[in-house]
Amino acid sequence: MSITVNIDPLTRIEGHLAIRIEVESNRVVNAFSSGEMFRGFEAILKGRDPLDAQQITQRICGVCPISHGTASILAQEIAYGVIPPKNGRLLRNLILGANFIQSHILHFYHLAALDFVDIAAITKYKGKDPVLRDLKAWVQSELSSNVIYPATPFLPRYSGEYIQSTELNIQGIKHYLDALDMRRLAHKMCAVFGGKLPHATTLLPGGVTEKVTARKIASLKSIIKELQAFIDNSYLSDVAEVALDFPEYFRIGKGCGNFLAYGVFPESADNSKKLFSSGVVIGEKLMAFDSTKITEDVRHSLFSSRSGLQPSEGQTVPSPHKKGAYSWIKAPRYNATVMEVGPLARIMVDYLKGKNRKVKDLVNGLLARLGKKPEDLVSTLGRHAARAIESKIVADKCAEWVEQLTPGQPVFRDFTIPETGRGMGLTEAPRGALGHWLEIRDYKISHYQCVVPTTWNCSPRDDRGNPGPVEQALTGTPIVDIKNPIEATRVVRSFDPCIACAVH
Ligand code: NFE
Ligand code: MG
Repeated sequence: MSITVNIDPLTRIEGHLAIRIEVESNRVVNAFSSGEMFRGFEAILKGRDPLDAQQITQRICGVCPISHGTASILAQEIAYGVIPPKNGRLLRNLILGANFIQSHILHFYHLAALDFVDIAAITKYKGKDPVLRDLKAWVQSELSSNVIYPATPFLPRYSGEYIQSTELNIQGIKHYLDALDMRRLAHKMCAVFGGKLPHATTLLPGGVTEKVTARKIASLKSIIKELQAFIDNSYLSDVAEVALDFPEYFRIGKGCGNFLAYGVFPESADNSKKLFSSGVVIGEKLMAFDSTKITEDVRHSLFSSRSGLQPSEGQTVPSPHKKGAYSWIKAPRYNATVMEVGPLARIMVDYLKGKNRKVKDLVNGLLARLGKKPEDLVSTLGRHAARAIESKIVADKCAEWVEQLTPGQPVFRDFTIPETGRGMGLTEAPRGALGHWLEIRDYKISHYQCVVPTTWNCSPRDDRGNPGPVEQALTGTPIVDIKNPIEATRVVRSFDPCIACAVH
């Protein structure tokens, strides 16, 4: 007989996610992922000036706003027939690159690491660092108090196996604090040409509105150097340390094994060459991506709209009391197939394509260091490894893009908004493939649909009853103690869910 375990809310992610698992003989045999609220951005956009879209859609999220702004701009650029000049494209890559780095560092250190690093180890700290000493006193008092919900972001937590070495734990805690500074720096990097963060003001169809100056280039260069050093010296090695201590997580949380990437960071004017390429992996076979194969099912989602529509025709009609539905997240599918999106999907596509030398070298280097094979990447730890590797590739590329900027050259090409038009903006957010579909009638937005990374990953069952990627990844996970299902939270957090985005 199975025992039902509810993890609601699942904390240390963005937004409100409820996970229900059915456990039999200490193993998950069935799992359900539910997005717990509806937001309605697609309805809010209808009837608005199309130029509002990149500002309004950035408000879908404070973690990946630049990706939403970018998807919106790409959709509009198709509708307007405009492409940015070289400076505009480079600036957009730098703004988006900074946002990727910020988001990945946030995820590993502030959301996921405390599933592995033992925060209680700080009570054994004997050094003189005043911040760590303060933290020690704080955690000590929280651990000894009877308060059920202490004020720290660290407690309460599930008990379970954490890293054993005090030294490694304290290093992890120190890097947790360092990572706060790195996130601030990455936000600053974003703001140099984005105007401000979290929601950049300078993104516009046709380019950006911020001019390139030698002073701004210099400021960006010094920030990028610091971020590169942190990724090289801390992030990559901390992920490797976790991997060495928890090798079983290269087998746990494998998921559907199918991957989808739209590609991102254009390196040519027509968008044809990108740093990370588009592609589809189904059953280890790499295929070309075809946007017409994307549909969204809603049989088990709280919407009364027609199921299985392509986003260009998609509808979002909330139906809070719908029978048989258990989530506000739709179920996007590619050719009716369940797909995982995110850093692992991007890395898998480029690894299998074999043309991106840096992806191949970094993946092979890390696998050799850990004594793992490429197929082990499809796992909980593989997702963390892919995110860290991607952070390095993006930061190193930012250092190259900033050198290619030309002060005095245009950053923007003008356009006119047509009376009618359509556009599809496909890009990647830190959490995976992101698409916005736009239609204009009478100079106003008449149709807007977003299909978002976490909508793919945390989707409920589709019309055929197939569970979504997170639901599939949970099935088979060992649960040692049903009162402390830490193993399940590790699997879910490896996807870096953002439910605020998923339910948009
Ligand atoms: Ni709200 Fe977002 C997601 C990312 S969406 S964080 O899902 O990355 O684009
Ligand atoms: Mg949508």
